[in-house]
Amino acid sequence: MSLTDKDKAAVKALWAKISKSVDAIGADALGRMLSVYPQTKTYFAHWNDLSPGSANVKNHGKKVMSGVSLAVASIDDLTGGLLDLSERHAFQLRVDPANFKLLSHCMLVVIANMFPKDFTPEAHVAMDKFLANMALALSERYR
Ligand code: HNI
Repeated sequence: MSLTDKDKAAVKALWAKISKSVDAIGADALGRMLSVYPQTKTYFAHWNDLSPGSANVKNHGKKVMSGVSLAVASIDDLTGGLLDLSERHAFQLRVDPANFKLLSHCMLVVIANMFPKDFTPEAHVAMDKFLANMALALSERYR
């Protein structure tokens, strides 16, 4: 399950191509999570508008993707790099860590959709492993 050097190189190469579009990726992935897995809406009950493309969804999509950027930058030490975010989700936000997998899945779908040429099987497997490891690192403080 841990990332090989080849996986890390593939993630960084894909990220170099898609990182200019993080705002769009974040908004689409978050909008999809809320539509496809409506149980995730409970965490955002304080927003005005939870529908795909709303200002709330766009703004929060940016925040989430800043966390993913941090994860890419911390790819050699995901647990350490994401410790503060893990702490925040565990103790203040109280997000069930099962939800990290749902959002990760939506991110993968969105990246595949937006960058079909770059989303080769090698990029797919590396990104899937990376997101799974990111979700695990975000769950660190829960244990
Ligand atoms: Ni998450 C706030 C990153 C998944 C619910 N989240 C943040 C912030 C970042 C972030 C960054 C802003 C920092 C802060 O408030 O201190 N979240 C990430 C990342 C993932 C993720 C990288 C990756 C999978 N968060 C999730 C999931 C849920 C979630 C799956 C719930 C289903 N996050 C929240 C909530 C907030 C939040 C709720 C606060 C939002 C607000 O409006 O205050």
